[in-house]
Amino acid sequence: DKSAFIFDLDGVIVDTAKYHYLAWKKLANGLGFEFTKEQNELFKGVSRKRCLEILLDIGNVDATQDQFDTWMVKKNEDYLSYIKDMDESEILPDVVQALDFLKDRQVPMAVGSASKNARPILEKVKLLSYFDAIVDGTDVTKAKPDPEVFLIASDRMGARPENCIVFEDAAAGIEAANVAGMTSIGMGNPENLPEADYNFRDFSEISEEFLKEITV
Ligand code: B16
Ligand code: MG
Repeated sequence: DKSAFIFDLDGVIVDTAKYHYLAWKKLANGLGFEFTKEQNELFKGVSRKRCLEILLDIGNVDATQDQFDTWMVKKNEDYLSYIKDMDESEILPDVVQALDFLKDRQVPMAVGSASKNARPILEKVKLLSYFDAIVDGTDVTKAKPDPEVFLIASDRMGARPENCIVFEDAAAGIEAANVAGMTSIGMGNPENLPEADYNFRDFSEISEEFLKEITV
């Protein structure tokens, strides 16, 4: 039985969190309230629908179903306009080195993301060809912290969950990996991800020795 790696997208491979933030902030400001970077932490790894529910709670806004649907579309249109010109320069530090190292060793790799925009983003940053499977917000019925997204990914790679290693920047994603019985690696501020099996700030802190050691 062989190891397989699963990568979250936003916050692990690319720094799209700042664009999600700008789009939510624009919506909040248009509705007459502020939305801070600290509040945006709660939105990481969380589905678009759930994010809007939390945002409207923050602003104390009651929405009809029609308004809710309109604002979901509006947020995504704004987000897409922000990522329109995204390119390889927005890949996070040393991600490509880690992907190359694993690819050379023929380790199966997948993306496991809550985003419905995962494929176009991977295309823009030219990383699509690294992955044996891409599981995203269009494939799942249950959002992180439910393990569904990672279990579909392990299944598509033909790997057993206990042999999968998940890189995640969101608490909900670490919980999903742990519930799936996978090894969880928290990326970013360790204080935000106390439940992770391992913590690193970014891939520049992860050595080839470490990748070798956790690979069976
Ligand atoms: P979309 P990940 C998540 O992606 C983001 O962290 C989260 O902030 C976003 O709301 C969610 O995707 C849905 O994204 O609106 O593009 O479908 O971190 O799981 O890769
Ligand atoms: Mg993420």
